[in-house]
Amino acid sequence: MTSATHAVTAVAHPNIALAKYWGKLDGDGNVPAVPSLSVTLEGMATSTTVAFDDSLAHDELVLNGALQPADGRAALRAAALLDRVRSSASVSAHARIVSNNDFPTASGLASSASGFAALALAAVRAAGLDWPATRVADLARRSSASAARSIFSGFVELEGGRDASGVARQVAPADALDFRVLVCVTTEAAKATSSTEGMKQTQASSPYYAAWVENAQRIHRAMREALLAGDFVRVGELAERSALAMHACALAAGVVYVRGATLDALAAVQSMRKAGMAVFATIDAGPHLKCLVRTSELDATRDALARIDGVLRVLETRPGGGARVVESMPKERSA
Ligand code: 2P0
Repeated sequence: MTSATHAVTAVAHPNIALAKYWGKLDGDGNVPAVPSLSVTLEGMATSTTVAFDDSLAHDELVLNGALQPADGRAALRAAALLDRVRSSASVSAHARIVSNNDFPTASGLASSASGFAALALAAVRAAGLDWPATRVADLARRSSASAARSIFSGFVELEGGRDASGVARQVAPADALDFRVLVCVTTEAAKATSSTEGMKQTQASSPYYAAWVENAQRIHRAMREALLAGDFVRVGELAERSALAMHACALAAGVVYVRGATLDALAAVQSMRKAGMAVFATIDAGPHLKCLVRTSELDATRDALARIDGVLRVLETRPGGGARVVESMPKERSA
């Protein structure tokens, strides 16, 4: 076996699901229980460098400029992805991973999506594998299901549900719908319940789980149609409905991601809509509200959201690009 010969840096963006998934199928493929449809967002990014190195005794993960390599769950998840890459490539060496987010980590801003998308792409290329995007997305999904969607640009679907194999694909390019996503950051802290745990708890004990699964499939189909018809208002309405259904189902199992500021921001979005504006809310597994807004109503909406107590800052993002390699540095070859 040889060690790989490149340090490869890949960049990926988070995505938000417009039609959300919540819950997984049984089995070890990490396939969602329902299909989802997301938009990949430029304006936030993860940059990850992977270098296989024969001199390492184990994989090393350095997150967000930390002085010490990470241990615990994040390091184990990264090493599991590298193991899959090593078993597909003729690489036995361990790897050093350096990964940086330019936004809060593990707090419901899809850092695991952009993180595992960037890691999957960098690791595959560093191991010398020339896999197509669909195969890189399959690798990313096994670590974090939503990461499969961040491999692609624009509007992206991830298969889920009975008989699905969890394939991700682009449904429409980034310019298919002209809108922005304003992210109301309400904390810089990591969330208390990971998505994986929150989903397990919801599947195990929410009285509404079966209804959620059935409803999510219908929302996904309608979302796809609205998107392909270029109907922003319908996409927005469905996105808000999807998010509220997901949280209602999780709340009933005691899984709470929203905080006071999240609900205050939701109320502000709903009252702007009553006043005639086409603005819509979505909330992921964290306390940050995301607002879908037409470019023409961006400034007024941003001002209104920024005034809410508990909203620390408002980030502006837009539909954007998929994961890509930004740097590939040859290293000396070891036999
Ligand atoms: C989604 N979320 O469709 C849903 C809605 C958050 C809320 O997928 O357990 O990172 O790491 O595979 O995919 C977040 O969970 O979970 C997520 P794991 P994932 O975007």
